[in-house]
Amino acid sequence: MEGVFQMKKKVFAIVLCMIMVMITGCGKSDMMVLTPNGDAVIQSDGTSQNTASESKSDDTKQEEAKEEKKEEKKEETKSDSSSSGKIHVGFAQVGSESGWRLAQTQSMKETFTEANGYQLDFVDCNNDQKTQIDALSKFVQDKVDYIILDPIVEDGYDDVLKEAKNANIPVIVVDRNISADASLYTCWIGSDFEKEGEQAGKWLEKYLKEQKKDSEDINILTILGSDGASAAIGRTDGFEAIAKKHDNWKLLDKKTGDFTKDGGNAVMKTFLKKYDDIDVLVCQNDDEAFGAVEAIKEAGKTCGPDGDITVISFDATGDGFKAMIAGDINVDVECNPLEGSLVGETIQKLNAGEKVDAIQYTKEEVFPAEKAEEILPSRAY
Ligand code: GYE
Repeated sequence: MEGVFQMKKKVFAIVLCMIMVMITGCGKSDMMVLTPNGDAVIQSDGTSQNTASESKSDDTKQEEAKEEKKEEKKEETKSDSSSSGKIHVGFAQVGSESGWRLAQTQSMKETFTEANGYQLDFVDCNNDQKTQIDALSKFVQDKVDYIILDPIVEDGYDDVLKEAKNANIPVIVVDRNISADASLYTCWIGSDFEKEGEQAGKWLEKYLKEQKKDSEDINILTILGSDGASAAIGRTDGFEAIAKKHDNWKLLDKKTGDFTKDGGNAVMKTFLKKYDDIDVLVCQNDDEAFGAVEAIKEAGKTCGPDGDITVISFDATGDGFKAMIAGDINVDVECNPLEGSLVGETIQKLNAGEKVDAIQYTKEEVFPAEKAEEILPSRAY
């Protein structure tokens, strides 16, 4: 009985083996063999493997083939953009929180056009650092030629900058600063935020003197920009450095309005509830100032050159000028968003193998309300 059973088992195994050879499509060099215990195996290149591991290795092979195809595709895409002569640029933008930001985005998009020889991958990171870091990693994977980073905050980019450096992709930091070591990026192009803050303070010194209020107690409130953003940090440091020189300047409070109109409005509402006597309000961008002015008016108070609260703003956008002309804002410290052409020139130089300056500042001025009407027609943003 044992013998007949073993015989049947062997015949069954051989038939099964033949079917499997047909299904798996083994090459001619593959051999079907029976193991002493009657299991069917396919032996190729003199190596015995059981059927399970053979099909597993087929899966692995398929996966590997897929990966190879993906790699080929990536190479094709890269050579597509280089063979067509286009410079592939990835730009990780902060978000779209303000009028200034929209002007800067437009300036970049106008520079990095197909007609100018670029392929631009633009990512609006919606003020979220994780989204921004993921966008940067993706640029590295996509093997772009250059990365432009407008950092949402100062810290936390070291690892992704190392990824770009290892992939030999130059990184140009624009607008806001980062704390990472300078060896991790090629150059930085933007504004001197501390100087902007100082200029705001110096304007106030002069204004209070003209108003003969330079020996009165002056109550000052600040609506800060986004937490951790170098534009907010620099403007605060610069203004406070001047404030420290004046014992009569009382810095009552500061709170973030996140560089938005709604943020400015909400913070001002809380300030108005808390403080009765406000002399000066510093808003770290125009959008915050627009929201704050609305809150001041709603509360039945006045602001601007003929009002109770002196309003200092930053950016000097077209709408900022209009608010000065309307009598709502006293002074606007310029922050130039038209960085596209400077960034474009820098990339062209790098592409030609030329050296570029590690730090490049944009030119900026201070615009008091009394000059707004005359200057507005000549403004580009
Ligand atoms: O002042 C503000 C924007 O980083 C300089 O960000 C920029 C600031 C600008 O949202 O309006």
